[in-house]
Amino acid sequence: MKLAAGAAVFGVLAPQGQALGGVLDGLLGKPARLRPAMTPNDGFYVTSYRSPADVRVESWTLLISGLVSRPLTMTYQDLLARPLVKQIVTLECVGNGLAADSIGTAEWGGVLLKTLLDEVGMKDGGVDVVFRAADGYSDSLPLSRALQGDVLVAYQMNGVPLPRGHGFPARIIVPGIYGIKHVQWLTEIEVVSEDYRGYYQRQGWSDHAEIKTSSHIDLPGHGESIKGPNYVIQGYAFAGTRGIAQVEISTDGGARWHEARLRPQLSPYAWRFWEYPWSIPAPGRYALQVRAIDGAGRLQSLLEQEAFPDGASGIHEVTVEVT
Ligand SMILES: Nc1nc2c(c(=O)[nH]1)N[C@H]1C(S)=C(S)[C@@H](COP(=O)(O)O)O[C@H]1N2
Ligand SMILES: [Mo]
Repeated sequence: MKLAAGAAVFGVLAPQGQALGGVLDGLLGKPARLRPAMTPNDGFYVTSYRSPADVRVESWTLLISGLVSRPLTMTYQDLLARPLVKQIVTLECVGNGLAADSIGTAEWGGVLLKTLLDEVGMKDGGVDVVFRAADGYSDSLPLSRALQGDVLVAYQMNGVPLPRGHGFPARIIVPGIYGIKHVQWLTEIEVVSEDYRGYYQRQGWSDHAEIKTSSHIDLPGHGESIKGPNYVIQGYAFAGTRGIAQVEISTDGGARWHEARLRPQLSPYAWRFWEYPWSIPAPGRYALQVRAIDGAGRLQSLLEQEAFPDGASGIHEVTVEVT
């Protein structure tokens, strides 16, 4: 394991996987806590392959070019003049592993990418829409995905202008797709005729980057000692745009599974919280596990897989001591 300079501030995707934030939390230990359903801006995970771009809004422009009928250069004011759309979307880094610390949920506000693409008009032959950024980063979406009415060119995060560390002045937010494609510090949108490979794809990371179904126990924490005979196990599950249909808990290391109670769904694009009131039969050591079933009725992958190249999978387990 290598820790790059600045790792305490900015997580990066190591070529073979894990975001450094997770590594550090593992080293330092972290008290168990229930995360808030809406992540505050100053508690939101930060990932960037370099340091965040420092963009001056007075000189910033957004260029829409390539296979479009009427190329457009927009100022910040031009962007703010378009209809504002707000969506609650969970953002998850492709490097988010079982530690589950590179994930957060915000209400993002901005202009639908579809609105802008309709405005400039598509020429024939478009395959991908490429997003380029002030820090030299780029990624893309298939044109058909970009034209669905759920991709935002966002300029607000939880009601305030995007913080510098989260893409100021504008970024892409695309529900159901890992964070790599949520290009921050956006400067250019280009419609191209090829299947474009972005910064992380050139290093072997997934191009479709569709979010896998996962679930996580926030409470109790791993290795914690708790008091019986009653305890409410809590956590979240997330399946991108597929939604969560069911969450199941095992308190005997996976032999039997019990249905957890789902909290109301925040948005079709967000994580879902759950709780399981556990009646503990006797003091002792227990292995607690969680698994989720998505809105299409599919059980999450039980196969333990690291984040590289297309997102981690496997069952989250915590061991507790009940007194
Ligand atoms: N311009 C730019 N955009 C970027 C990145 C980057 O390094 N540069 N990192 C991506 C990755 S890997 C993730 S997980 C998200 C993280 O967004 P956040 O820092 O707001 O949580 O931004 C994405 N967009
Ligand atoms: Mo990421």
